Amino acid sequence: MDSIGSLGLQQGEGAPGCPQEGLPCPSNTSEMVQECLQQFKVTGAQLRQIQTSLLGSMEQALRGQAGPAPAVRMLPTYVGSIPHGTEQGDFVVLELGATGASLRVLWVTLTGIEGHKVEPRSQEFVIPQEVMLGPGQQLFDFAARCLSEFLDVLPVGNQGLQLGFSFSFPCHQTGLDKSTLISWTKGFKCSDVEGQDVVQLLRDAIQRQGAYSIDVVAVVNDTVGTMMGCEPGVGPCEVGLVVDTGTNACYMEEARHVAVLDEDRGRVCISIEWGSFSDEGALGPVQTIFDRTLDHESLNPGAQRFEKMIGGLYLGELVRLVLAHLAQRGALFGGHTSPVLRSQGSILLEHVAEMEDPSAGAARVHAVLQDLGLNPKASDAEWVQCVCVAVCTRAAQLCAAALAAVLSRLQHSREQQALQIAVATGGRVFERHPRFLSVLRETVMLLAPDCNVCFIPSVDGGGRGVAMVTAVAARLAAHRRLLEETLAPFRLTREQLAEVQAQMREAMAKGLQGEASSLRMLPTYVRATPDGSERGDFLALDLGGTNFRVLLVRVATGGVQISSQIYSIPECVAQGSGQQLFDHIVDCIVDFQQKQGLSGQSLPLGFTFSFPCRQMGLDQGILLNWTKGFNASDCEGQDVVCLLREAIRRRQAVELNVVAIVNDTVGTMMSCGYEDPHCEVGLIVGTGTNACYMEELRNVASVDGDSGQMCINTEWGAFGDDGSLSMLSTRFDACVDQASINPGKQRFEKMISGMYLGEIVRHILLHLTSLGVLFRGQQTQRLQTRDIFKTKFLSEIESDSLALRQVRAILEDLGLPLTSDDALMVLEVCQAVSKRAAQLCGAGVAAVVEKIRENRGLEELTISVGVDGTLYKLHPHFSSLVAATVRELAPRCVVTFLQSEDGSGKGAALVTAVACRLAQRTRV
Ligand code: 0WK
Ligand code: BGC
Ligand code: BGC
Repeated sequence: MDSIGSLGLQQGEGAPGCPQEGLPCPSNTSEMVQECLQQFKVTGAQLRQIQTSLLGSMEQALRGQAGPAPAVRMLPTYVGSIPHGTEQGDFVVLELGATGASLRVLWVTLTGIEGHKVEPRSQEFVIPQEVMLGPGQQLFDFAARCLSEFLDVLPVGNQGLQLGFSFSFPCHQTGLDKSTLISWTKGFKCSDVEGQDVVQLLRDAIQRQGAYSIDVVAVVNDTVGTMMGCEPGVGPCEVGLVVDTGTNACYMEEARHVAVLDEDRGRVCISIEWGSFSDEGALGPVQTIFDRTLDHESLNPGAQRFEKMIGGLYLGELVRLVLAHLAQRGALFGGHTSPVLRSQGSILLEHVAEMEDPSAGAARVHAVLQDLGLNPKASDAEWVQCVCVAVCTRAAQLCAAALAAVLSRLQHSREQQALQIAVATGGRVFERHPRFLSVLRETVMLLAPDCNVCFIPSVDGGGRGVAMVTAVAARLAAHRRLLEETLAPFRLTREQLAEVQAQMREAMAKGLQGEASSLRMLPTYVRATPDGSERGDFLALDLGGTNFRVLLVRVATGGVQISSQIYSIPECVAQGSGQQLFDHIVDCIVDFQQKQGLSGQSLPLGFTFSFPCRQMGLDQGILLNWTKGFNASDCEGQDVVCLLREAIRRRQAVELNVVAIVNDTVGTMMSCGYEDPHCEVGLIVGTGTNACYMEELRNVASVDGDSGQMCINTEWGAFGDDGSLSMLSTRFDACVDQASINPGKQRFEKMISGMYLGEIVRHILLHLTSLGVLFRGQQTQRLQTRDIFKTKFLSEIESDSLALRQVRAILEDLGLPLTSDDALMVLEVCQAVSKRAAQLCGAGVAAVVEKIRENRGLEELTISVGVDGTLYKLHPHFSSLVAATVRELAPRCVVTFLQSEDGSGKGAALVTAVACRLAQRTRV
């Protein structure tokens, strides 16, 4: 494409009177003017190079790669969704920077009804030069005063107002209402603002003004306001293009392509800030001496080079520099310059627009030049018009090259060759320049032939768009407040946790003394942890966790070998008759023995029975009550060892010697104690939760003897069943408890363990959906289904890597229509629920280890805790949160958490081995 000709514009088309090449004119004038005009001619190749280079910079910036700073910034705007059109409410919009030395305040009413529009009220305020170049505080105070002046005439009374701040300068945004100014552009150069959060500066100024309670809920770049203001019926517009005093564009990019964002789905609006495009290779060849002079004399030399060739603040200046140049060389105005021609910024956008307008005719141009104090000859007026056309045509072509780069980027990111796109345009260059849009459109068609672009002029300079974003921000802010209110009871303070610890200590002491307490502190008749001398083959059963396991445990010199088999306990068996349950257990044992070739052998058996049992001996345990979804009849109050032996008897031909019944906490402590003699506490955080520890016998009122120790099963799952936890219990805990098969029971467990956390989260999500905070308020059948939100989802959702992706995948599997904001909120709900669980568990462990330390009158206690349970093992943060809480609440205890590898079956076998060894010794 060379010279205007190749734009299909016929010679002389554009502005009448622009001399045709080769027309007889006073040679030097015409040559001199032509030589100037020639400089503003941009070839097709040059435009394509600008397009390619700008696209390259855009993609480099999106990748966030190190290396030479990309020529364009590609700033995420935190505007993710195109307005639904349902946004409604009254919003104040403050526009600063879009239109140069003026700011505008608008009152925008969004009806939320398609096609029903209320005309915004607005007022423009001229910003004095000294305010644009003075201290930042002065500028923001000026803005706050204009706000008040505008509101003074409106019947706002003292209602709280929500404001959207359209701030048209390059900013690093870290949220819809948090934005740091990178650098001023367009004639602004206030001090103490660059690097500051401009929302805070405005809030402070409004505070100082103190006239109205205005909440600044969103800051928006003018391109975004322009794009968002696009009439829903027409759009959606996915590109916002502004050419006013400055120029810039924004567009909707796939979030996964924006490296700085941890987002993989949906789109996010990116403000390109193409004004700073300055790739010498692409821009150098089209830059004229006039551009360099303008840049050199500007407020920000070297910066915004691209903008200075397109923006309305500069077009007049470029024309002035060319006219002054031609006048100085005698080619125009008889070689006379004038104060206007000599003074910077004296030819404004309006002047150029008027003179450039083909319908203006030489007379009008003549009049404009006279108003500028010039005394033009007829030919001067024509030449001046040609200069205006040349400067503006180039501006439109360069803008088109930039827009074509954006279209190419959209083709790439959407893997679409043919692109149908609506571009919202805003700014006075579009409004005032008759030909700017047509040249832009024609050039785009040449540079991006596969794109069908529809240009939509923004109706009110983007004010409505800013109000839309503000409405979205207000909605999100309101949702965030509701989310915080909902989750606040889950955010436990150190004082509250210390109170739980103290309450638990008190309940432990009472339980040990046999006084009324929600902690039953059950003696287990395990008096010692293994000493490594145990030997032999043992059968072990492990009932009460996620899986029922039968194990063969061989304890030999070289260590412990285990072979085991997992069997399921169907819900109908767990909640059927006790006889059926124990017959099922024996069936599994027989099946295991057959598989292990143990049939007919009567090996000593250790029975891990993970439910509260009052034991009178190692092989006697009265089931106090079922927990964790078990509810087999005729078992509570029974000795479960007897129930097992009866089932064995019912199954003739099976010989089993049940030696010990242990709780899974005890099995876990023993199993870990086999490796680490410091292990004197057992902790389970799985389907249920509980802890045991080695207590001084002298403190155990229900067991004779004052010396030595005995392992106590605290059954802390029931902590708070006496109401002592009510201050922490939330409405969601109450929902879960009431829906459980043992309402009022196991309150501590129901705040901590795997069987319940998913349900707590589900109830919170239902609540937030009912408030309209989540899933657009749409309650779905799926989410109303009990146990549909598995606790394992929390572990998956909170995994550090891919967090939001996991959330989305899981929630979509649940058939929940979610937005990216929803995903973030669900993640926060999960984090709050699991953190509370871990902290409460940590408070419990702190109570136990402090008890042991005080038992032994130690300044400092070093101890290990054997742990098992799916939640503790699989949740990415649970274990570290427990450890952190213990360090906080029991600073004089050095606690090591040992994850049990072989489960408590091994521990049951070791308890059996110890029992057999002790029995052996008494027999000899
Ligand atoms: C594995 C132990 C078992 C215990 C279970 C608890 O071997 O005794 O009951 O951990 O974790 P859950 O399976 O309930 O997650
Ligand atoms: C600013 C942009 C703004 C553009 C149009 C440029 O100077 O850097 O943020 O969008 O002007 O107003
Ligand atoms: C039971 C405890 C068991 C814990 C962990 C609780 O429901 O009452 O006996 O240790 O779950 O499995």
